[in-house]
Amino acid sequence: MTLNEVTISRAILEEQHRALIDHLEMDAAVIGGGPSGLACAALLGERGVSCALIEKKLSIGGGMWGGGMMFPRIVVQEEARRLLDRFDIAYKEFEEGYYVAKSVEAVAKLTAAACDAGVEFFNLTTVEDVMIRGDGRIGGLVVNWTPVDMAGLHVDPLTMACTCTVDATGHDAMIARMVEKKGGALKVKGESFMWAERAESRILDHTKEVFPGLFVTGMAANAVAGECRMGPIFGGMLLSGERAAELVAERLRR
Ligand code: 48H
Ligand code: FE2
Repeated sequence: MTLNEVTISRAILEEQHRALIDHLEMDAAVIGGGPSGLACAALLGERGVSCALIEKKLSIGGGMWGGGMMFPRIVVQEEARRLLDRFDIAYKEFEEGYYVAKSVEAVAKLTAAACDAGVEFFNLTTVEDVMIRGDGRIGGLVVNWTPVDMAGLHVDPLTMACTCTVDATGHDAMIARMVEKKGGALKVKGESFMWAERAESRILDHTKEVFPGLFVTGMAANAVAGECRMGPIFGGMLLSGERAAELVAERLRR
């Protein structure tokens, strides 16, 4: 076999263009590839929902890569242990009800589960706006390459239509804030101080449709609700991603 560089280029360009074109209209878009977004996307894919995960950075994983203060371990509590099992993430019981896993393995296994479930990943892609039509629902996303945004280049974006949008952008709740900023009937209260027990016990109540077509999960759910932060415990992120997937699937009747 003689390698042809042009064939390699064509393979990459044709396949990624096809993936993008295939997702210009989809059931669900998950914005943000941290733990909640990954869990949500994987579980949506498993339900047969056509779904893309859009991540502005080069790498998937969000705040889970860094564990706690760059010690790459995460803690997950009893309530979410079944999700570690479900995604085949190895863990050790540290004390009763506290499980410790390697953050790199957790990111890798969640990502692999989403890939296996047919989720398409668009990294290096920033959601910079949303589409809201006459029906008052979010019907799609306005996307651009992250380097365009970083360089401050004046390059207009493209759009992707989706029936349901999941804001999994973490502490900043970027999508909810865009809606708020442009006058949508949505208030982002902003996250409160650290209180792990409270933050983790409330997150499922905050994981919901906060604006027609827009669901919030993970840290974004707590930020919209003005809820506390929890530090490097990730059970709530996984459970919230699971809840968001259930709510979106319900909306799509899957
Ligand atoms: C595309 C975007 C955009 C955009 C942001 O921060 P994350 O890991 O989010 P969660 O909620 O899944 O997990 C939170 C967790 O990591 C954490 O920080 C915890 C538990 N903290 C507790 C504490 O007390 O500090 O991931 C969000 C992802 C990131 O990868 C961003 O790059 C991405 O969203 N993102 N992607 N378009 N506009 N904005
Ligand atoms: Fe954080």
